[in-house]
Amino acid sequence: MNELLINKTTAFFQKTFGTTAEKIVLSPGRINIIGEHIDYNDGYVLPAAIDRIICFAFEKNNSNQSRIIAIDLNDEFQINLKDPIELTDNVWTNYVRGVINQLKLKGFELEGFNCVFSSNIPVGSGLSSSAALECGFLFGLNELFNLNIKPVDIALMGQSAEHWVGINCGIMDQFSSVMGIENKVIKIDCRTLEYEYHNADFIDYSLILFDSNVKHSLMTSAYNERREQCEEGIAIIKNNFPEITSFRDCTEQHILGLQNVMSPNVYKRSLFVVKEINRVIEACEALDSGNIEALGKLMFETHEGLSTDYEVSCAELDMIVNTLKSEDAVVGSRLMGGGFGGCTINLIKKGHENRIKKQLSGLYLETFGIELKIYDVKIGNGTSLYKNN
Ligand code: GAF
Repeated sequence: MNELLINKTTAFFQKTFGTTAEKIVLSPGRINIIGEHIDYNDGYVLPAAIDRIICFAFEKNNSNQSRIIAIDLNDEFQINLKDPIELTDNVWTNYVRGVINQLKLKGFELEGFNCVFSSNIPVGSGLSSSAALECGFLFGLNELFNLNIKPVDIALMGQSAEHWVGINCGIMDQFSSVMGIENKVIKIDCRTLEYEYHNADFIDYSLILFDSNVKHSLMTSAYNERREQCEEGIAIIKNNFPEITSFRDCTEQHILGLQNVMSPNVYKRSLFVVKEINRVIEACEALDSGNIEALGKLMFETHEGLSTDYEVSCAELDMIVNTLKSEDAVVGSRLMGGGFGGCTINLIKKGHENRIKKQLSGLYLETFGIELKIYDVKIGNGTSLYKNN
């Protein structure tokens, strides 16, 4: 699938500019095994890059003017790098502008370039196509102009670009897109940005994403609101327990004791965060000891918490997870990413995938009148130059 995408991108480049691209970059989307809404709460997360990517082709063009083409959208824009960078109504261009803005803020002087890109990461499904766009684009400019930006800084600058566009996200998506390694999940300490890889080849299980094919409009504002509620929560905790500096140092008992001084929402969000941080630690132990059943159980618990305490689920996602809960062959299932639509991540015993896909699709269509989309994913490598470069 990715070879086709690479051929399409490079052929388009050749046809448009009459030259062969100088740099070809592949930048993946991500999954997250567990640790949702935890990155901006200074806890641990367990994501991985996947084998769905954006392919970029770049060349310098010896001018001040740069041209960036989104092949799949049949859309493009030109930008004079000397001009101030501003947000526009054309959303995809803002991620690219955000990256250029970051480079300018950091004092990098770019010359003009041409860039085309094409993707097989579904957009709006919670697979972080925006992080892949930011990080892949920045990675490409880093290579093209020898900027010497380190991988973790590419992730951080990608995150700042996303903030500039309007989502006050954590570091998980950009970090996993840049730092992913095939068949490994990354345990990221989002407070220190220390990280370690854990083997995750899931020999007897398939990683399948069920895409609810809905995107509730609340997403951006609700996401930012959750973050503010958690900030309020940790401020109250610090006031009452000065020795505590972040949620990871709290026990459930700490939060339970603060029920009277927290608003009901802040209380529920805080409780979820403390429990979810502990689940990530347990999930790593389960993974390392090959206890996939235990890992799956934690995933179900995460969904429950996201639905009732964090309130970022929706009827469609709840229906998928609740349906799969009664299936022996599904060891774990939960909504993945920011919520309010997008995908569930599911661990399904090999040999049962087709039956479950068929049954769930039928039931989903019958219940909501919406077609379920399904993606089989493998854990892949982070952003890199294509090997032929
Ligand atoms: C989105 C954000 F971009 C991430 O930083 C993370 O908070 C995630 O939602 C929820 O875990 O993907």
